[in-house]
Amino acid sequence: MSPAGRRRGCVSWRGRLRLLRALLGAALWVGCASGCAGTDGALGSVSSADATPGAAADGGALDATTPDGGPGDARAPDAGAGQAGPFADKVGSFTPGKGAGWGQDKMPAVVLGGPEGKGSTSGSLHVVSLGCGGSLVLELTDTVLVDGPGVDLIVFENPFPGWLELAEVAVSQDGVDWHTWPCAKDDKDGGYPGCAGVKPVLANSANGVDPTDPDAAGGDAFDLNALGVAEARYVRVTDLATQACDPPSAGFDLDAIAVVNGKPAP
Ligand SMILES: [Ca+2]
Ligand SMILES: [Ca+2]
Repeated sequence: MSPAGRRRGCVSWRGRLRLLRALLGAALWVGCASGCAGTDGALGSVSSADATPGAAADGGALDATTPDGGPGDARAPDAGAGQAGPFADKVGSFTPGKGAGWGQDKMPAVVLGGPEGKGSTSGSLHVVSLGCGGSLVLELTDTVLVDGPGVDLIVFENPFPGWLELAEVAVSQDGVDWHTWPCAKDDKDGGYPGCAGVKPVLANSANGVDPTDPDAAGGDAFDLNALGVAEARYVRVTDLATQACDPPSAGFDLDAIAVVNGKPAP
């Protein structure tokens, strides 16, 4: 928005969005759009998409479809996208498997930031379904994994009693050379050691449970020491097709990862 536009009485496009959200004023936006057209055409065309419910270009306060706008962005942060901290910062790649679909409209933000667990008896819907055999690579850009005492990484799915969709987890320092924790996907009596998707997720953004505390957060814990890996910047989760591949939520449902032992990225 140009200063000239402001002098003519039009607020900035971000200001318009704030007004829009504060007042639920779709009508207000239409009025401003027509009044401001010509002073701010490009931005107006972006913003006008916001006037269509469900087709928001930039999401808004509760939307998680796109990352935050960075420093100075007036929008409320979405699900951790871009925030510094011990969670995934980027999706490196996503190869959906058969029966995937759930959560893809909220990618990548839905798998960035912390977990949104629903406790010991129910599964979160704040996930993306990998589909049978699907695979997703997460990248850590600010806090990378290191092999510290005990558990270094927690992977959060949405299991609940009687329903597990297991995945194997691998890490890499360069995104090329991978090291995989063997997942004993048939070892029910042993509790499926080495697999993700076993333990319910207790931590969420509202309950104050520390998502980096392996004793409190829930989720499945991994120790780099078991792989002989000192550091890792990438985490890959691959569904093992342990349930039927019915769309749209087949396969492992990834909520988040958390770095337990980390250090600032080099
Ligand atoms: Ca360790
Ligand atoms: Ca699941």
